[in-house]
Amino acid sequence: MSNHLFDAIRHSIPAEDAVFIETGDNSTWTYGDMLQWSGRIAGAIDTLGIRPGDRVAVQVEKSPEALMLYLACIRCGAVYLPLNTAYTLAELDYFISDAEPRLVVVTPKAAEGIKAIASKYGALVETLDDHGGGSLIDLAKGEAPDFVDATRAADDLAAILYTSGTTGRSKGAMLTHDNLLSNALTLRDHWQFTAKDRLIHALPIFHTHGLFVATNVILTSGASMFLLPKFDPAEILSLMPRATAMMGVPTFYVRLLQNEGLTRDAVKTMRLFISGSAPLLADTHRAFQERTGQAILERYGMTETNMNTSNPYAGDRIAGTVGFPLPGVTVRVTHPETGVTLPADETGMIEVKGPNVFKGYWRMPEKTKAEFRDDGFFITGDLGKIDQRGYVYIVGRGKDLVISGGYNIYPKEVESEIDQLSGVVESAVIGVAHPDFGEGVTAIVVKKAGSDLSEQAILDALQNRLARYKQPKQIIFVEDLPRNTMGKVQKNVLREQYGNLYAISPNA
Ligand code: MCA
Ligand code: AMP
Repeated sequence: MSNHLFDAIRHSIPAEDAVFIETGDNSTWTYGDMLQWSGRIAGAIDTLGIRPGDRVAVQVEKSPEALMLYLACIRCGAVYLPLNTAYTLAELDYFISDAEPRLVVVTPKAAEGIKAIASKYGALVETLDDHGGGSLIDLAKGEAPDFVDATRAADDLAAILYTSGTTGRSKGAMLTHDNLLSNALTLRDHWQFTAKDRLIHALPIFHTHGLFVATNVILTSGASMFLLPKFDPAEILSLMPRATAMMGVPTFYVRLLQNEGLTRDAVKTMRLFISGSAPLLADTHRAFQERTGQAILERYGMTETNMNTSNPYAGDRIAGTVGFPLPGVTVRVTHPETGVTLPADETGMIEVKGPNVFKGYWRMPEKTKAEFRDDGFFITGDLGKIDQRGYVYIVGRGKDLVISGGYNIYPKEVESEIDQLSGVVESAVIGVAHPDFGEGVTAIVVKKAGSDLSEQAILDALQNRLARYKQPKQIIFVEDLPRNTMGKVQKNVLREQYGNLYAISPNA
């Protein structure tokens, strides 16, 4: 009887009274508290009739209790399905219809809206608020703390994370217990995390970065973390003297650099700054090193694969590269059409294989098949090269994707919403260099003759349809979209034409 992921977490606990979480308002959770509360919540989920393999969808604010709910699902064998708090009801309807969760946990204020959706698909609804209260916690209080973990093997599902689809709707990436555990142990060792570390955790916990990379590395090292509800540079700088490491998206580093409090002295207890989820500009890397004396360590991953590559802990952390394949992970660069492996320094499709790579897309066997080669390599959709020394560079995307502040937006989804509006002939959504978010979602729209549709009217129409971060930062009206001889919209022409829209400053 064993629970593949949670057994490893148990074995990493340094002592029951060791600190696991400190919150911004100074409350502390020990590892003993973690065991007790994840156990009670697992008991509550079990009492509700949720069985191993059932999905539990969760859209709640970040809190220690929200992390306990994740661990409770792992312990009782449920498949954890976290959802971005920015998703609208229209977006949630799709996720719930596709994943068919037995239980949906939401904030009390969202409960009414969700109940209408959940009842269509026969799901139960419980609540969790951002102060550790709610109906799920009330149920958990009545449960014993010493829950007996469900048996889960390495290949059993631990989580489904939805990742935006290049065509049509999002796909659910199925992640197994061993996908998560193997990657956490590899990263722990590679980045030399120990029980002495204290991580600044200001990322959201509904994506791979904040949920798995940050949390599972801390749990498997027996370390502790400052769990902060959101990224606030002033708060982070005030906590830094008591911390040893931080993980963030490039926007974190851009914003920290705008703060005069970021100095060599401010970071003197910090041994590691990690960046990922989006390209870190070489300028940001350089400016950070000049200001603090520390080289940001950039790594590369995906929802489907967890982490694939990392710059070295000891050794050159080169700006503009994502480092070497992690131990146990194989990375190759292939010709996008033929699939033939390319020599060093040639640009092609990045493909990866290893225990980190997901099991497939939820209920989409054809899409799964299409994204794997016959020899088991996963086709990432990222274009890159590997140099003579083995450093991996991401040089572009073979997929039509915008990454804004570390969140992925598939243009197709935004275009479909805009194209449905009366007065619109067609639209093209592109990512344009943005000083804060890296890329800004930008819509180029062709109106019907005589239509008086305004930018504001389009934004208003998108308000309840798309999460805020997917909504265009600017909408530009044009007569026609540029097309090639095949009739395909030339987004590269648009990207070039509007490249200076958000006027990047030299140090951004
Ligand atoms: C907030 N807004 C955004 C974004 N975030 N718009 C575009 N892109 C965004 N990322 C909107 C807000 O709704 C608001 O709209 C306005 O922009 C300004 O909000 P602000 O207060 O500046 O935002 P914030 O709350 O400070 O958030 C910015 C952020 C946040 C800290 C960069 O987006 C964030 O934490 N991003 C991390 C995402 C992440 O964890 N990604 C990992 C995915 P208005 O004012 O108009 O209402 S996992 C992954 O990618 C792979 C696996 C990997 O390799 O890690
Ligand atoms: P997601 O679908 O949210 O998992 O995002 C994964 C995508 O983010 C990858 O396929 C890359 O395009 C991008 N990404 C992640 N880390 C990096 C990085 N360090 N540099 C450039 N792109 C990155």
